[in-house]
Amino acid sequence: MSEETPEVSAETSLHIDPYERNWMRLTVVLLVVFATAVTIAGFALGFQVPSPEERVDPRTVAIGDGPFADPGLREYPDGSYDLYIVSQMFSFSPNEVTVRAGSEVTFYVTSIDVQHGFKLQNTNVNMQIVPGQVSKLTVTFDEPGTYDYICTEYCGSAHAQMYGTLTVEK
Ligand SMILES: [Cu+2]
Repeated sequence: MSEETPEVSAETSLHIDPYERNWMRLTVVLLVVFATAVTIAGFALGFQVPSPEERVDPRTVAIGDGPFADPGLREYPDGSYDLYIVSQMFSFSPNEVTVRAGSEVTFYVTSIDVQHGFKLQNTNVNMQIVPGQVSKLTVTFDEPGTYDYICTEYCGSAHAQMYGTLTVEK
């Protein structure tokens, strides 16, 4: 007795429901859209993920002879700046900074007590400031103006008074 085994054609075995196929296509399209958005944000718009630059001891980082013992601006011959900021309840040091328009400023921010936040209004600078860590971001300021920086992490009773001002002058 020979029964014919039903032939399984390639088409039958690879059959995908059209409905499912459309969802798969949509998934691929979304992945491409997201990858494109991340690429544009990172390269064309200059978005950066704030990076933990280094580990420090919050008890000693603002004393001794490290840059945070004398926080503030360091200006370089090419016109760029490093800006060291110490956060603590309930202030930033320094809380007034002035730079020239068109200059590139690299922020180094740390905390000597609890967790704070550092947001520079009207820019995409927004970092978590964690004791024991230095958060770093680089920004170029093309537009003259006044930018307030504020603490965005509730850090105690006078949290709302924790702010400073960055002035970009011509
Ligand atoms: Cu704070």
